[in-house]
Amino acid sequence: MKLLTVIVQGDDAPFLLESLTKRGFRATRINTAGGFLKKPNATILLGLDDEEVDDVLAVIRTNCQTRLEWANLLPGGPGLDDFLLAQPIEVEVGGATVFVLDVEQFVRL
Ligand code: 2BA
Repeated sequence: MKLLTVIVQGDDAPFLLESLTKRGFRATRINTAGGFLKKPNATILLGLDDEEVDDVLAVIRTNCQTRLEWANLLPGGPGLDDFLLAQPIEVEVGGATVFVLDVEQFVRL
């Protein structure tokens, strides 16, 4: 058995969850935020049989888009000069970041 930890953009999460649950997969959504952009995103946990992993990855690919976002890199100081020196950079935010973990034991009580 595997545990998929899937980080997706907030806008994609409702469509992804609907597609997954329609296909009979069980999922848990946690509202999270990216450490770099600090924008809301969603972390979705799925417990799966090994042979289901590829099907779920295909559903994720269909529902999650790559987007370009602007991030302001601040020099680090607190002053107005530091604010004015902020460098906007463009970053590509992935369709999804997926960690696939082996599950030692799964129990439903
Ligand atoms: P954020 O941390 O907000 O990162 C958003 C995007 O900013 C990243 O997209 C990447 O393109 C860029 N980025 C992140 N850290 C950077 C850095 N130190 N320097 C330059 N650019 C940077 P993705 O890689 O697609 O990541 C999307 C979100 O997935 C991340 O949001 C974070 O919440 C999560 N994530 C990605 N990799 C992770 C990892 N190794 N561990 C935990 N969470 C991860």
